[in-house]
Amino acid sequence: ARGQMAGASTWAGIGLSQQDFMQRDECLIVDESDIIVATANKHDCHRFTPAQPRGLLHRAFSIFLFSPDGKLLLQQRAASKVTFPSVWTNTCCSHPLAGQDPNEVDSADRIADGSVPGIKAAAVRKLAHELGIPPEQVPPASFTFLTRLHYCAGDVHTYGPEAEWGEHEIDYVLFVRPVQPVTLVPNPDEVDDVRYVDRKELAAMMDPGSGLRWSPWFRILADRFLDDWWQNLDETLEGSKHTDYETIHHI
Ligand code: DMA
Ligand code: MN
Repeated sequence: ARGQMAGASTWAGIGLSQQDFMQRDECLIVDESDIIVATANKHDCHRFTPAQPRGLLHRAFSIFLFSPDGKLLLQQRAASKVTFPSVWTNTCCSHPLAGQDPNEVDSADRIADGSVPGIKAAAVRKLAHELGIPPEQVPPASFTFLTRLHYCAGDVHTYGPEAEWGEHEIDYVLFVRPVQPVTLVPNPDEVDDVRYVDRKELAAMMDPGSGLRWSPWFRILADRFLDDWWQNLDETLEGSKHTDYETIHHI
């Protein structure tokens, strides 16, 4: 019923195509230490060419949103996404952008103290855009920043071995567990499906026998980190146990 009530204003930026976002979104180019060195649009960052076989390394974030009883919200990316269409992945991913209000460009000292207000502002913006979650249900202070992952992956499933699109990112992992169940109004331009899962249900979905496909960044995080983080969710969210915002995990 909520979906039927959703008006055009539910998702900020509705009406813009994936191509529009490719030109308009100005991502933050970083070096391997996550120092910002330039900006470039989403198209140029994600384009893999012989001259630029790994795209442009840029800053990104991955949100893991949990229900009050500790289930993880997954999304299946829309078939119309340019990069990694139709794969299952964590709740929401995107990039902090230049030129946003509130500011999404975190300085080195805001990363060193773990506060990353820019990443959190971008997270609030994209949870509204992709999933229709009202910003007041996921305030910046409700997010826990855990660590950073540096990875590169061409979208070979969609585009073949010479894939001309892919990801090369330093990905900030954010956990959030709102106290009340969130309002969900998935944006069909971004999301084909959503599902809350417990750990057993996720393991069954990730079993090769399920036939489901997964994003490369979610696979890395699920294989290496997620069990530890999820097992002790209270402590993880509280921030003391697993938070390691000094390390950049280079995969
Ligand atoms: C990019 O996600 C970020 C990661 C961590 C893969 P995305 O392709 O969903 O970004 P956007 O929604 O801005 O297209
Ligand atoms: Mn990216």
